[in-house]
Amino acid sequence: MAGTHAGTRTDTHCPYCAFQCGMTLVREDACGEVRYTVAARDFPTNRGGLCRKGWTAADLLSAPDRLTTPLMRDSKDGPLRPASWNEALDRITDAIGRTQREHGPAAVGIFGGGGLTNEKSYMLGKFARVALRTPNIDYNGRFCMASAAAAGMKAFGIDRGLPFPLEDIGRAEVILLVGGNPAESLPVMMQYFEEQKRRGGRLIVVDPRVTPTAALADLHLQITPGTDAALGNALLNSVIRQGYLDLDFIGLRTVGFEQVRRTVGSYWPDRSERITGVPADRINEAARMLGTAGTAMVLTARGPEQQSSGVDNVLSFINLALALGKVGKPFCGFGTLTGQGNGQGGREHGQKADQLPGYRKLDNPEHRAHAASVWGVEEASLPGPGLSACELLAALGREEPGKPGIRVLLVMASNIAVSAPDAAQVRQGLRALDLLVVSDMFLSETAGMADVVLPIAQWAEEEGTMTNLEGRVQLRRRAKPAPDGVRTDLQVIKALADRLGRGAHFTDDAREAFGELRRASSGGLADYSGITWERVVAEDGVFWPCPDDAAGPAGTPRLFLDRFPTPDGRARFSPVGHRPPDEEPDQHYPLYLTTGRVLSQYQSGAQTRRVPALLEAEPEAFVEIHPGMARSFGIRNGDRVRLVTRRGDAVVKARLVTTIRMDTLFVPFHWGGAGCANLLTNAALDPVSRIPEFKVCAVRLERADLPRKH
Ligand SMILES: Nc1nc2c(c(=O)[nH]1)N[C@H]1C(S)=C(S)[C@@H](COP(=O)(O)OP(=O)(O)OC[C@H]3O[C@@H](n4cnc5c(=O)[nH]c(N)nc54)[C@H](O)[C@@H]3O)O[C@H]1N2
Ligand SMILES: Nc1nc2c(c(=O)[nH]1)N[C@H]1C(S)=C(S)[C@@H](COP(=O)(O)OP(=O)(O)OC[C@H]3O[C@@H](n4cnc5c(=O)[nH]c(N)nc54)[C@H](O)[C@@H]3O)O[C@H]1N2
Ligand code: SF4
Ligand SMILES: [Mo]
Repeated sequence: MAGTHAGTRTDTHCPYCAFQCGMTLVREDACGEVRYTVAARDFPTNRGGLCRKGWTAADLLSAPDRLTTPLMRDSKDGPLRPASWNEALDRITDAIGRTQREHGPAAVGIFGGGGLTNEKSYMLGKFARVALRTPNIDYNGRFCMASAAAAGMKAFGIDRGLPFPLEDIGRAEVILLVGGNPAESLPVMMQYFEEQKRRGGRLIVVDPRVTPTAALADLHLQITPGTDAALGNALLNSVIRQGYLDLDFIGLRTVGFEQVRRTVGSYWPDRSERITGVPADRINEAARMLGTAGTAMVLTARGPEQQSSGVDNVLSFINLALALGKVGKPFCGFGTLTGQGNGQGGREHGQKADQLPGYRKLDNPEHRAHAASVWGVEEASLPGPGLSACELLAALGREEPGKPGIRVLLVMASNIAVSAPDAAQVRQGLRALDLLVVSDMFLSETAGMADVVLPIAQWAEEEGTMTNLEGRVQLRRRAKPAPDGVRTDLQVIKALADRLGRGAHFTDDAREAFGELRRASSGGLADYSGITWERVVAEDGVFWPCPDDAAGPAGTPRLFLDRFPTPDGRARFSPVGHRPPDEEPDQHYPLYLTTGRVLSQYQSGAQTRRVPALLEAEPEAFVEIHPGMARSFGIRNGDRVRLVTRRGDAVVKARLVTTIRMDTLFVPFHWGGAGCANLLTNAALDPVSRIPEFKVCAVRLERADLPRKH
């Protein structure tokens, strides 16, 4: 593949999480062999730091089982065999053509990912609407950012994970962090919390586990899973009773407080203690710390968000931040910790079922007209909003009256067979498809089920922009050529569009795609029109919104200082109540199960399980059990145990820890096979964000050496 060499050292960014640490890839030529290693790079966010995953990221480039040729399966039960690109692409477009003729355009679906660059997610969304004309495209951000995004849009009129730069964190007097474990999920971020501590600041962490993050906290609220809105309301109740409301801020910059005041009136600490398991005096103490602070931040992550009441949970904490008057001021604010590499940019430019680039909406006629004019198509030709991720997965191969179902699915940058909730159901859906196409650099569990697998270039072999968790647009550079036989996602999209007769609307050049994205996002909430790759490099990233006008050269590091982007410029309070999770422990499934992450593995593990040092650090799935609970089952550390939920069973290794609640088990979701956490999880959805309830379900614990109970 054509590709220029940028010398022996290339400044780029880590392939994994939303911190998008700056790093330098170094090419070494020794004895005729080329090797790449990672070196530190002084970038303003990570300041030279990297976590274990970043340091070992170059191993991905030399993984022995890298895909370098398309693979195809001639029959559903047949094996995957190597194929040419022409054969593979023809097979895909033949199936798309046939399916769309027989079942309509909506029978073809796309599942994207928050790891895709801005250019790719933009082109993938456009490909769905312009080349396939299907409404059915969604992505794994629905598993991830959807609740915080919906709550942010509702309260502030915009969704940018952190509406302030990272550096502000070090200067906040008090931080309330709800259901986030950055010590493992965003390790390099800890330097900001450490700085905050050094300056005399205090940290409150809400988590059912004493995570490495909670261990650093001044106050830990060890919440019962699934009760976050009750805790948010209880904190506000206590703030009101202790007289810490910022009535000036509430009066000048918000609407809707009175209704919230009435709602939280019934969440007095004793009652809330019964719901949340957090002692009333700790609730009052947390409220006092926040209420007496000059500056404070409230941050949420997947703990409260990945629940069937995820949006309400987030809103309850936004209400708290607003009532304290700690939003839109220096070293204050509400934020959510975005997770995936491009979790921020990936949710702005049209991969979402209801969305057009720049956070425009498919059901808004003006927004449609803008996108259609940039794309050079008729507005009427654009489909409407489609199915959200879990609903799309539920429609795979399934026809119901009035619902045609999805018969062909293209997956780009997600390993849903491992990472989607109720994974056994999802796998059944994938098997029932007429055609499953997966583009990936490795044979992930999902790719292993595909009819056609397309081998693609990875991070250091292509270029494109990524938007980090602060809304800072950064450039990922090409450091090496891709292996022979491999194409970029943009080339795949373009080649498919060519075959579908829509190629004239597409480019496989990332820089051109970014130019088009700038125009498409212009005037939208996430306005990139003033951002150029040159500026991104020269300024170490540019914060959106950044309209293309002479007035604002700098982008916008801090939002909300003067107004909120709502019609009247004010933030909105939203009254919310506690709703129990979809499933609560009962006689048959007596414990809570929650899921999440460990430091050394990333997501479905498709990448990090291929890095020897990371696999060695965390080789297999395990469950955290409190020793008190384990004893009553006769389970010792290291024993194999069976976890049983209404969806299915998983067999994992017991890890006895005193850091977890007695009534709760925790399983990381980074593995396929028998230890796959998502064989257990509940696909119950939040009514607004459609996020699945990864963080709470009811589970039974058994020794794996004893027969399964029924
Ligand atoms: N090492 C590593 N880093 C990652 C990732 C990875 O896979 N591995 N993934 C990236 C991505 S995409 C994301 S989204 C982020 C996620 O980053 P985080 O949100 O920090 O990670 P999680 O482990 O999913 O969940 C955070 C915490 O929520 C707690 N929790 C569980 N149930 C509840 C509950 O009911 N209420 C509350 N308040 N807390 C609860 C869990 O105990 C856990 O400690 O990490 C990113 N970074
Ligand atoms: N039980 C449980 N399940 C969860 C969660 C949880 O907390 N608990 N968290 C959820 C969350 S927050 C998330 S974000 C999801 C993540 O889960 P997934 O969506 O499965 O994310 P990854 O494992 O990162 O999958 C990315 C896949 O695409 C490939 N890939 C990487 N980059 C590219 C690229 O540029 N192009 C292409 N074509 N392929 C690429 C990788 O090799 C990998 O196979 O999991 C969700 N699942
Ligand atoms: S914190 Fe995230 S971006 Fe930084 S090195 Fe670790 S995985 Fe990479
Ligand atoms: Mo995520």
